[in-house]
Amino acid sequence: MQLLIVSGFLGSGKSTFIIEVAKEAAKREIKTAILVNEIGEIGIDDQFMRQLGLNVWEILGGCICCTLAADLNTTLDNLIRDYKPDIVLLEPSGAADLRSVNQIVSGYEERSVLRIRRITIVDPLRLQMMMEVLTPLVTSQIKSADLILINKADAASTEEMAYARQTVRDLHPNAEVLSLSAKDSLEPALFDGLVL
Ligand SMILES: Nc1nc2c(ncn2[C@@H]2O[C@H](COP(=O)(O)OP(=O)(O)OP(=O)(O)O)[C@@H](O)[C@H]2O)c(=O)[nH]1
Ligand SMILES: [Mg+2]
Repeated sequence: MQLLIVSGFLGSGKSTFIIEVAKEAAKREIKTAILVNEIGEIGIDDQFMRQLGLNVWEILGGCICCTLAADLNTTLDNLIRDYKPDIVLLEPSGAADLRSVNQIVSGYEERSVLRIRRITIVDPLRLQMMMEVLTPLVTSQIKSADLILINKADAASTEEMAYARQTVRDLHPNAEVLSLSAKDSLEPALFDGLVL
């Protein structure tokens, strides 16, 4: 069973990307569960995903990196035991501390229950501004990923894309970095690269 953790700041395109991954998985008849964490009491993204016929579990009303860490374990345990998906797509809230999320799930990897892919989505339209005001959060999200997706390639300028690529490379020289527009349907080759 594979866990894809799709992190990234608020509005970077996590849900958009997850929906496209889930659609491609459905085409290939791969059983997928989506797990969404939102700090608010109402899960807007999950409602939309459900309307698309996707299988969504939600953890609402707090962050899975701190107050709701136990809920993340319980939900994963239940999914693994009862639903048995091939892929779990996890969307932590945009403010989540990814290092804590990684710590929480690392036990599953150690016990060989889950193979984990850590993906961070970067929004090139806002990266420079966020590096100025939210450096620790953005830096930690980039450093904690093994695959970094620079999203919104359709809307970003050449300079914004270049800034994003350079910033990511400086912060995490070994990461795999790809550019894409998550709102377009997912390249099948990218899906192949996601699934270990
Ligand atoms: N131009 C463009 N817009 C995009 C792309 N991907 C996502 N968006 C837009 O960015 C906004 C945020 O996308 P979401 O997928 O909701 O982002 P998110 O990271 O899940 O947001 P939160 O859950 O609120 O943190 C939406 O208006 C999307 O339509 C893209 O590739 N290009
Ligand atoms: Mg979302």
